[in-house]
Amino acid sequence: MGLLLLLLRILLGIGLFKGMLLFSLVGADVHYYDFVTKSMVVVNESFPGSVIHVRKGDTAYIDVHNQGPYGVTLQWHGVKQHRNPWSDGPAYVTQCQVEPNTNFTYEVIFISEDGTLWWHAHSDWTRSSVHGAIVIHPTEGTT
Ligand SMILES: [Cu+2]
Repeated sequence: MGLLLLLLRILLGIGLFKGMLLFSLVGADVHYYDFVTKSMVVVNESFPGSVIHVRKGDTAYIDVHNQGPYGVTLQWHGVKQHRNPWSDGPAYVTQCQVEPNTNFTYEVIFISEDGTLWWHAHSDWTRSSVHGAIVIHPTEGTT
């Protein structure tokens, strides 16, 4: 090792490395990956889906046109839905699924909520890609 260092210092000292292209062998690996894409169910061609803006006390009507290949329901997470369970979303608990190529209009009443909540699919695995935010602003004139 000492001899190699000495030789390197001599070569550098007399300028033999100037202008030379040096190749070195290092322990590098070559990696191959397969990236496979596939489609997923989203809302309004967006992931996450559309943001719903309302004020506390408002009522929103959300018309769901299911153009996907699976039945779906939507749940308005954290919205209490007093006396309005048919718009709460759990599939086969409070409603049947919105089947492909059909629609259903949800009536979502924001009586007591404020802040940011979210909506999501409440049927099988569609919740992984069908979701979005609900921004509930204070009642007009309040903070
Ligand atoms: Cu939920």
